[in-house]
This record gives sequence, C-alpha cells and structure tokens, in this order.
Amino acid sequence: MLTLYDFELAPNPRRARIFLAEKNIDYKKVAINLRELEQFSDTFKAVNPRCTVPALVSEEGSCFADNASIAAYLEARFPEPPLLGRTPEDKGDVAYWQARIESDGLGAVAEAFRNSNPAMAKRGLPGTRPVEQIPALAERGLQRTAAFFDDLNEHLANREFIAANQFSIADITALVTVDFARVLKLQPTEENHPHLCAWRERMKQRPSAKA
Ligand SMILES: N[C@@H](CCC(=O)N[C@@H](CS)C(=O)NCC(=O)O)C(=O)O
Repeated sequence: MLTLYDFELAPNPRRARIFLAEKNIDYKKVAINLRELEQFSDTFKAVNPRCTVPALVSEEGSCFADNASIAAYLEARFPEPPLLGRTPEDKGDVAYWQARIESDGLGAVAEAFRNSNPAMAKRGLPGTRPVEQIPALAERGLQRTAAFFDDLNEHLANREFIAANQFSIADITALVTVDFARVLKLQPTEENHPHLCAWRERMKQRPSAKA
C-alpha cells in the first residue's frame, strides 16, 4: 500500500490528501508532527532528506517528496479522474494555473507566515538550514496574499473551476491556500470577493475537502 508522510495541520500535506481522495486511492498515513520538529528525526530524514511533508512512498519503496512529484506519479498510475487535465490544451491550462497559484498564492501566504510566526523563528524557509525571518517579507507576503484574492476573484467571475472548465489540481492548491490564509487573519469576504467565496463554497461541498 502507498504510504503518505503527513501532518494534519499543514497546508502542503493537505494538498496531497485531497488529491488522493479525489482519485479514491487507498493509502496509509504516517504522522510527522512538525510542531515537535519530528521532520528532523533520523527516521524521517531517511525517508526525505529535505525534511518536508508530504512525502509519498510507493510499494516498491520509491519516494516522491513534494506535491509536484506526488501528483505526476499518481496521475500516471491512476489516470481517472484526471486532475492535471485530459487534452493537451487542458493540461497546459492546468499547469499554468497550478504554477501561478503556487507562486502568487501559496508562496505569498508562506512568505507572510514563515517570516512572522514566532514558531517559525530561524525557519524562514523549509529545509534543514537555519534561515532568519525577515519582517519586510512578512509584510510583502500579506500584500501579495491580498492581491492574490483580488486576482482569483476576478478570474472566477465567469468560471466554475480555476482551469480547463473542470476540477483540477489548481482548485486543490487554491482551496488549501485560501483556507490556510486564516493563519494570517486574511480571508476573502462576500463583499470584496463574491466569486471567490462562491467557488470556495462549491469546493467545500466536495467530500475531498475534508481529507
Ligand atoms: N514544495 C513542497 C513544499 C513542502 C513544504 O514546505 N512542507 C511544509 C509543511 S506545509 C514542511 O514540511 N515544513 C517543514 C518545516 O517547516 O520544517 C510541496 O509542494 O510539497
């Protein structure tokens, strides 16, 4: 059986859990408690030397140590339903929006969170090397997150899904990003972001949102 190294409260493992749930794949979870710095244990280092979750390990022992590789592997092995697009055009569109949401959305939230939260002191970036927090980056991250909400709201004005007229990994990344922005006390509002709020409501109805 597939094994997912996971932490319930962190956004990146949630992306992998939703992806697995949408494809209805059975797997076993191993919890790595980031609050207790378990990602730096020798046991987990042996699985993923970069010390981040999620990591997915196959029955053959191959390790996929980020969301991009997990998605590529699972989509190739379990093609239905496609979450990276079906046609060449759809695949291109999904890839565009996935990259954009990762950098403009999740990247912005992570920038604000990691550069301001006391629990992230000396951990401005994930990984094994100490990285000092930079308060100006926290401020910039907040501004970028607010701009991301505005842009996504505009994009969703006449769309049911973010890319290719179908549910995809881009919706997963965006949902996880918007939900995680709670840690910054930044959330879209009905008044300022009605299309984003309506899309979020639709996404929350999917059983996978609880994964
Ligand atoms: N690019 C990776 C990012 C993984 C990542 O940053 N995970 C965070 C949890 S959301 C982590 O493991 N942090 C460990 C740490 O901060 O030391 C992916 O897409 O999965």
